[in-house]
Amino acid sequence: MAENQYLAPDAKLPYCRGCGHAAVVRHLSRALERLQLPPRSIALTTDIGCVGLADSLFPYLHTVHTTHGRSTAFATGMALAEVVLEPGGLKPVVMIGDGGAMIGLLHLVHAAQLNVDITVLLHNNFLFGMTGGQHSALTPLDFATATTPGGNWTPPLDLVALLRAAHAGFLARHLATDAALDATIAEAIAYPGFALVEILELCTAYGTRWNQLTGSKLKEIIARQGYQVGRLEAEAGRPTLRELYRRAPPSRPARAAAPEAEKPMTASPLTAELRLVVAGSAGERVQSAAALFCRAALAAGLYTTQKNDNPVTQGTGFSLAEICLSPRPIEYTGMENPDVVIVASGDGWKELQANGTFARCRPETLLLIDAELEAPPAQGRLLRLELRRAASPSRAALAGLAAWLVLSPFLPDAAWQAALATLSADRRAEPSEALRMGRELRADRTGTNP
Ligand SMILES: Cc1ncc(C[n+]2csc(CCOP(=O)(O)OP(=O)(O)O)c2C)c(N)n1
Ligand code: SF4
Repeated sequence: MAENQYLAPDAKLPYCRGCGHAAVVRHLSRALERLQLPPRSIALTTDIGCVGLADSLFPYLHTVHTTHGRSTAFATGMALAEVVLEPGGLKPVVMIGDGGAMIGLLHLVHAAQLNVDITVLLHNNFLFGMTGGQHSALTPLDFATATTPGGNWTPPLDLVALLRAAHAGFLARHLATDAALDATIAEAIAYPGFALVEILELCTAYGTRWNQLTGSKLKEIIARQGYQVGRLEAEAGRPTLRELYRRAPPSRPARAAAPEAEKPMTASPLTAELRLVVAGSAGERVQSAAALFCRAALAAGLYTTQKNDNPVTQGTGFSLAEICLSPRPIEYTGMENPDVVIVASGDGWKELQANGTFARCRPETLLLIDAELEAPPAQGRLLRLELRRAASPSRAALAGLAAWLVLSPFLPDAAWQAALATLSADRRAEPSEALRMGRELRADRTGTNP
């Protein structure tokens, strides 16, 4: 098979016989052939359900199988990354069912409002296929499903009309069996901005059986809803998010200043990858301390990643951040064996014990902990500092990072200055103070440890 093909010619379609989804994957493949786009310029973003079985059928496209209802949100994220980072030419194509569209309705509305460059193929078979034929918000009136066995009482949501109200620029509707569908899908993919093609089809396992659907019944149902088919009225010509972003109005000063500040301007002496965990209490600026640290690392020309964790309740319990720091691109962001663990509070201590971080420390790990906490059950070199008492609870995490950097000076002062410059002027004093205190804390203890 040549790499310029889309649907694998020997693909074994996994759907029930007669399922409309099979027709759609063939139309999509023909649409891509029409456009002759490089397969790797498409990110097929599939939702949960039978609709999401398409990934393996397109082996040369990028595929992302997402959670139920969220495929549009993932695609929007990719499109935003394309706009901001400009890596070049990745088009997300969403395959979503009517169930997923209902669950993730606002993602669709928001994507249309933003006018992000994505194409959504809405597979509307009027019910939840994979879970046994339950009705969705798009089920037509009188249509029998597992949860509306006597026929649906509530009128269906017209998603095309809803997205028109959300200012979508390209809208179309077809039956899965329409010969014109592949041309419409091609037009939608070529359209620069948000495009939705609603495809009306039948689930032969449930929809057809329970509604005695034969012959032209699908067309009758569609006519009863008053649905038009073909290319439909839409608000074409709106600027895309990309265009708006490029115009960069001067009313975005905080972000406008950042890229300059983030340009590597001072080299870091770091030569190998480092993994740090910073743990403390929710509301005590643990994650924002880590974010500032990562910005400083970027300013010093390093690669960095940050993964946060906290309980669902934002204001109580633990808060932690896992940071990777490297002179080279970071391809794996796991935290098997941390090099440095900074513990700023008892909440953080308990979480690191519970999530196994302490158990994964090695003899070389540096454990920099608040002086009031008991020694953790972890291998490693222990350094106790008066993080909370001397620097204050809300400065403890950043002070801990600054204290560690006195020991291991990987970030030059100019990098911190660049990171602080990305904050608005009224938010700089507090972290500046935390950094100063952290440096002094370490200076107070020089020679005692490790
Ligand atoms: C958040 C969430 N809720 C429910 C489910 C269970 N679930 C799996 S598939 C499915 C139905 C999918 O229906 P639809 O999106 O219309 O796709 P189809 O199967 O018809 O192609 C449901 C409810 C889930 N996986 N995730
Ligand atoms: S259950 Fe319905 S939607 Fe799923 S593959 Fe079978 S016919 Fe298609």
